[in-house]
Amino acid sequence: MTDLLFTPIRIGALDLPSRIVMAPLTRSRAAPGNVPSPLAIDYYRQRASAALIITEGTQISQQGQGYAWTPGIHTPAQIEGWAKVAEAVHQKGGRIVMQLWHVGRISHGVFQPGGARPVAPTIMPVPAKAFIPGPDGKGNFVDVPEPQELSIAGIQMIIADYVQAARNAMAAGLDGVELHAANGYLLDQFLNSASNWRTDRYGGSPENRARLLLEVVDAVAAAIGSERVGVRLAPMGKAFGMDEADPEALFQHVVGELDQRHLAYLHLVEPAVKGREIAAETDPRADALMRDIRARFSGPLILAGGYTRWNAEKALADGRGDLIAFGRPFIANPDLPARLLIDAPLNEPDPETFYGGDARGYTDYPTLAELAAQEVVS
Ligand code: 8OZ
Repeated sequence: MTDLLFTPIRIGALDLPSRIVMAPLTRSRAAPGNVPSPLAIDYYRQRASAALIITEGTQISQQGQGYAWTPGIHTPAQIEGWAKVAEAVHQKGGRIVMQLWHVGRISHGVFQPGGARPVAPTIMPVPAKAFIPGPDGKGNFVDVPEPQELSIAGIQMIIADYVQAARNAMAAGLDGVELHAANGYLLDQFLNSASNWRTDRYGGSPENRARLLLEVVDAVAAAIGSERVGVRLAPMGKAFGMDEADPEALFQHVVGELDQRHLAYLHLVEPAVKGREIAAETDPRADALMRDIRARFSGPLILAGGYTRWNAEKALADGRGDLIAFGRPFIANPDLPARLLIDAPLNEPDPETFYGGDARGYTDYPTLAELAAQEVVS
């Protein structure tokens, strides 16, 4: 039963042939200069049968980087690299939006201009490791240093960086942008009561904690059009010290405000997602919160987090969301929609090759057709 997954839908400026979205996936394989590599062109081209590709998190500025070998969208070479990716996806008939990312406090001096301390809403110890390039060419996990508190001027600069990054993504020919406001990165750090103890207009009440996200949304929408802007949130997420004291009040406000902005979509990480795993037990409030968000947002809703073909179809049938983002299944199955359509077996992803490395575990997962050809030969 994949009837609903294969129903077309319009989201903002884009007509999609199905409900099967490729989730944003950090793969840490950018070339020097944080430019998408030639392999990235192949990787995204191979996955162009997704209804929509959401790129890996792509830093809006050097300050916004927190992981080794993640691509950016703030230099001419990066824009050129992404233009090749977008062209390849479009040639295959696909659509691709760029996830715009600022990690905030989840960073390290090695990435920061002048070796500065990473920026945060509030200075406090950060329960996280940074993934920095090691001498052996592999990534190393090291403690995240104490951050510095963003000034109002620093906040204004970041808003300007989001706008420029969105313009750059459009100049590269992408179809839109997704603002990453989930998983404990900068915009989530401002939203969340555990990481934002500010006493100015960017901290305190839900209204104040949501201010930065909404200012970024408004500035980016004014630059490229709200119908090309999506937002990703992680309600009740616990990544990197996130622990919202009153999720109902926060998301009532945030989602109510987002609903008035006529975005292309809202994208939610399921509350059951714990780090890289799906927790067996979820907070008893999570289901009601997700329903409340669904009811408050009148635009298209994407759900992500450990979905399989069966619970994806069920989530659509139950009206919990309109589209489903698949992450790990898309890593291992470039032709995932074709496989879901005929209920074909899926290749298993190899976690050893998720982050960093070369073509292995990146562009060498076979399609069904390639598997069939291999069988004929052997
Ligand atoms: C895995 C590894 C590095 C970053 C997220 C951008 O969790 C990420 C990420 C995931 O949103």
